[in-house]
Amino acid sequence: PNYHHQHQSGSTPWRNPLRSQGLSTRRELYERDFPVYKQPVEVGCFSLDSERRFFNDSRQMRYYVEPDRNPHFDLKDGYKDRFVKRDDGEKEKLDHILRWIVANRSKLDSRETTASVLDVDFVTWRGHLTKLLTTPYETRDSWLLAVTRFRGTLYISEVETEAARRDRENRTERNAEMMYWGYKFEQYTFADDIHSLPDPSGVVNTNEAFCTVVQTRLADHRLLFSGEVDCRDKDPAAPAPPACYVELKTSAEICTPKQFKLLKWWAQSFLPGVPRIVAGFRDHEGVVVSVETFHISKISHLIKNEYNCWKPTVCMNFCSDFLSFVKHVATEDNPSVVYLFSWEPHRDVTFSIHRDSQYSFLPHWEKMFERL
Ligand code: 0WD
Ligand code: CA
Repeated sequence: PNYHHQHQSGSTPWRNPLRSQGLSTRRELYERDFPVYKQPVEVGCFSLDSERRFFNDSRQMRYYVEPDRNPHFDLKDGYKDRFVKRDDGEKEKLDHILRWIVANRSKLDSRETTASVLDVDFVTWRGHLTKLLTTPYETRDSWLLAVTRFRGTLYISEVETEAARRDRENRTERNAEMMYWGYKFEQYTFADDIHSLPDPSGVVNTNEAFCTVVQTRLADHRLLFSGEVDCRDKDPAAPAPPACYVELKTSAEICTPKQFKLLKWWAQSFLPGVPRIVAGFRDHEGVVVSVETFHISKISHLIKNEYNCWKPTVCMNFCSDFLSFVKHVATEDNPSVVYLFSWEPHRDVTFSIHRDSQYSFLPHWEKMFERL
């Protein structure tokens, strides 16, 4: 069947009667005009310190210091003796974002002045939206997203899949060290304040994070999400956040990383409106030997001429249709009900419903609101 045609005649992939229970992830269904995606606006930020404690401020902000074009950053340095690793078995769900919401209730426009109603349709992590954007092109990793409707707002929180848990628990020493490399590159590239230089002799602690909170709209979905930001332009005259933010990456491929990696880079930074990525290219010994800046607005042009390339419009339209699907399915407004959406490569997105289960992830909201 010509799905594209069906689409233009007004049906969406999940209203297709043949797929009443699921949402298709086939790329060709999403090749239509780019949906409205409003310029993301930063509505706040928060910090997580070296012990993963939450602060409603920007104390963990770091400042970008442009590296030499041909540096020699040894990413292996400190792995054994100056590395404090966050316990990634500890699932934080949406807790930090919820803390931020509770602390900033007055800033968030409310439709009603008395009721505790947020003026957004979805609350989630940026990383979860990145996964949705890349889904039509993903061939390896599956995902599980838990959704709860509470006071009209849909909260989306990831659930670790069995495969991801196995990967995490059986990570090889080499893989564990390579994960450290990314954080070490950051340490060579940012400083604690605008007047100082990077300090690679310090400890790398992955508990620390600075997160932006942005509001935007995708088609008719009003979104509030948070994402970790690596650093900002240290020029005080730089444009306001998120335009002054810089995302740092490391990669083995010299010059231009592979298509799918570029898709992930693009999706992650496009969502919160971070305009540039600084990539450090490493040799086999884990030494960064060159650095290059990628502008988000130019990334999709870089790969356009490659065979069978990913398209931003497919990513955004799929995400938008998934959010419509969620709105349609997750109708019961109840903090103890979870709609669990699940997807595996080459399959449709399906869902199941769980009451008072292990999947419940919203804390006792009434108590949280009353504390204000
Ligand atoms: O529990 C979970 N399932 C998740 C927790 C999934 C995704 C994120 N998180 C937490 C992270 O601990 C972090 O504090 O949320 C925060 C970041 O959220 P995000 O910005 O939405 O996540 P994402 O875009 O996937 O990652 C951004 C950065 C990563 O940068 P790179 O350049 O590697 O993409 O956040 C870091 C990492 O530096 N990060 C993490 N740090 C500690 N533990 C984790 C993690 N599990 N995941 C990403
Ligand atoms: Ca990064």
